[in-house]
Amino acid sequence: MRTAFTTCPLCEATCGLELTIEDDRITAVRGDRQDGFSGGFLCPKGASLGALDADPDRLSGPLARRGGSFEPVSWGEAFALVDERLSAIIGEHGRDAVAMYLGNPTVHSLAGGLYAGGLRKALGSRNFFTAATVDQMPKHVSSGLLFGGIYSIPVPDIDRTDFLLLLGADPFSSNGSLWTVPDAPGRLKALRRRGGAFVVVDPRRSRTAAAADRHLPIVPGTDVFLLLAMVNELFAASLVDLKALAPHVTGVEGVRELSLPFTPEAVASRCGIGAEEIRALTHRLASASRAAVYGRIGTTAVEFGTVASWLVDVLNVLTGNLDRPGGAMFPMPAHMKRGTGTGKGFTTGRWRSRVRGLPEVAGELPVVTLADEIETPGAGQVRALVTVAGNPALSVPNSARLDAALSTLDFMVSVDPYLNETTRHADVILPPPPPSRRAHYDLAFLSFTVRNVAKYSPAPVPLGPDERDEGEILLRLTGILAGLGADADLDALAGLSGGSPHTREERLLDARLRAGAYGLSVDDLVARPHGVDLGPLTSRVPEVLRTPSGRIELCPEPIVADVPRVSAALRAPVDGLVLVGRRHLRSNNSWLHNVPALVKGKQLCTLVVNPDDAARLGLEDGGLARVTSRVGEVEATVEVSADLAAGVVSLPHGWGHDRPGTRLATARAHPGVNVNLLTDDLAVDPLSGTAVLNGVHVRVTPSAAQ
Ligand SMILES: Nc1nc2c(c(=O)[nH]1)N[C@H]1C(S)=C(S)[C@@H](COP(=O)(O)OP(=O)(O)OC[C@H]3O[C@@H](n4cnc5c(=O)[nH]c(N)nc54)[C@H](O)[C@@H]3O)O[C@H]1N2
Ligand SMILES: Nc1nc2c(c(=O)[nH]1)N[C@H]1C(S)=C(S)[C@@H](COP(=O)(O)OP(=O)(O)OC[C@H]3O[C@@H](n4cnc5c(=O)[nH]c(N)nc54)[C@H](O)[C@@H]3O)O[C@H]1N2
Ligand code: SF4
Ligand SMILES: [Mo]
Repeated sequence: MRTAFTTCPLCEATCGLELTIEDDRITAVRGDRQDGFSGGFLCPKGASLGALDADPDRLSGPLARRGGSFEPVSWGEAFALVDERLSAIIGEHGRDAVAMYLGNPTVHSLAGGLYAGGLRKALGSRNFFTAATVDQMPKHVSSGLLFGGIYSIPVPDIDRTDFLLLLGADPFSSNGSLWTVPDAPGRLKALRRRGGAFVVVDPRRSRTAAAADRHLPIVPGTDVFLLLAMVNELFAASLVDLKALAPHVTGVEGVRELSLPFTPEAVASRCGIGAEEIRALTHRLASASRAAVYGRIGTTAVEFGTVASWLVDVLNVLTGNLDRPGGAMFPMPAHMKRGTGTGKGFTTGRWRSRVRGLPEVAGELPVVTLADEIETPGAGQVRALVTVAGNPALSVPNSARLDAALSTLDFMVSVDPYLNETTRHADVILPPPPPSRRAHYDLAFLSFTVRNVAKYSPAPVPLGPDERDEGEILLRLTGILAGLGADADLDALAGLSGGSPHTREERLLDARLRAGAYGLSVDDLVARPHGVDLGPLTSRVPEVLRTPSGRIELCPEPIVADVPRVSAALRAPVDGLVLVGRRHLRSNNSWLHNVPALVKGKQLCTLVVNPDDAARLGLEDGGLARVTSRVGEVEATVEVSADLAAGVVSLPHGWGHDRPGTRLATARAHPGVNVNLLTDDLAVDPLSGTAVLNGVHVRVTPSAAQ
């Protein structure tokens, strides 16, 4: 029996874990109290890491489809098969015939962080997709336009702020996103204890809203109007004060002009928030000595995701809260270099999708159009797919259509530990080892921390003889796609030469750390298993900027060009019910539903309906409702709750585990329904290509099946 310290890879909070290990199995999980950043915090997901690690349905070796069923094959056979089939398809139809989809856990692994870029390059296909276009891409676009870098995303300096405005985020349930903030609930409570306040804008009285000083229930999809009205009021009441930021900002006057039509009175009824309330909120924000505005999935995966994401930071700039302690600040991760203050800036549309002509954004195409590219014949038709850590058959809008399209592919290979709704369509499945066998440094989420911290954890348990590290799997795929075959030299593929006692991933990380802002090394981090504290966030403007002007470009042309669409929507009549999503502390997108401890008890996948709507529609708590949209219908269990605003219904995503041919015994017994049978693949935020997952028009009736 021994103890190992690591970082939880299950969400963005990067909590330190103390694992008890017996015979190479995790027998207990505790929050690591010596981890200064997470302070011993642990949520139900982290607590279940041992069960997840030992899940009997987790694939222990590669599978290949033979006839109608999957058979175990050796790693050598599996890679040879992938090489043979992908090379043949590329040879015959060209590189665009192979698409790739990288899912969410790609950004939660060191291997994904180090090798996904090379994999994309080796693929060389325009048909490259990730979960970003069902998630945060609007924030990347707004940051690219404002600051010049898509990863230059400011985070609320929660521990030093006096006032926070949170829109479309429920960190009590999600534990924070694009905001690495372990124990967000504890930190938000501490903010109130020291006399500060936070306000939550959400159509649902979420757990975070319930703990807030004020909850403003908003009509889904209308944050853009609220935020524009707040900007309008800042100018109208002469509250604009850029403070130290003033010399570094251009475009303030342009923003004022754009906001002119959006008075609080003009937007109030559309948002469901009174004009006086909007004014009071704006004055509260402007008068706080240190404040920050933050928006998440309820402001990104919506009709005006990019404009709303931009407005969040416009408010931070106009109130002088960007880049100052207690405001919205740019972390300085240890694996990154400081900037020079200027750069090439950011553009989109370098190529377009073949079928719908949707623009490329940050090197990828919107995943809502993957099914179009598979279904539509012609030169460049997608015939093969590589998925890594993704479950698009559940996570992408109009997923019935995508699910059907996946079954028509000539070849599909998935890097995934499960035979699930997506990988059941694969010809070859390559499973990475369980979390206990992986080293961890959070390349993605250490970039969004509320303190500058660094932490590396070697794998707590060595790989078994039949296991392959995810890094090796991704490098082998890279070699195959690059035309070097299944046995290419892995060090060479990783760009390394010479011997070293360190693993490949450690050597790559070491190079980044040494070149990084603090000149650290992997050995420095190995010596400090509870992490290294690099201090509170510090101001980074102008060094962090990568715009051609060397300034914050507050009024970018693509945003200006999208505002007429916003104006038109403000005038458009609205009626009927709209659907939004939500998250639960015991769930994680589509893939923790096979852990018994997380799915036991009260059903998590319910359609939440306001009592007035329930009475009007004839729905009963615990009964079944039929929910219909333009693209499909589902039957879901009703949960009547006054927590949800009237006119809104809420159904979480990641469920619908009743598909045939999967190997997920527990999830199958708690299937829930797939909300993405309702969401619409034609509805996108045009600037980012991001799907509209919140604010979907639906009809709800009692189910005839009752
Ligand atoms: N309607 C609606 N749809 C949504 C959302 C919503 O709010 N509403 N949210 C969207 C968001 S924010 C996201 S991020 C997406 C997520 O969508 P996806 O990224 O497509 O899917 P996940 O559900 O995260 O599934 C992750 C997959 O990775 C596998 N996996 C787990 N760990 C590892 C690992 O270490 N390595 C590898 N190779 N595989 C692993 C799992 O078995 C699973 O198959 O869903 C989106 N879809
Ligand atoms: N426990 C758990 N944690 C997770 C995940 C998980 O599945 N489970 N997923 C992870 C992932 S991939 C992500 S991207 C993050 C997401 O992190 P968050 O963005 O914090 O996600 P949610 O908890 O879904 O909170 C979104 C809130 O937006 C509200 N909302 C919906 N539509 C609108 C709208 O139009 N306007 C406004 N103002 N609000 C709206 C919803 O009611 C909900 O309360 O969470 C991550 N953490
Ligand atoms: S909050 Fe996130 S990182 Fe922390 S224990 Fe839970 S799942 Fe893991
Ligand atoms: Mo996400």
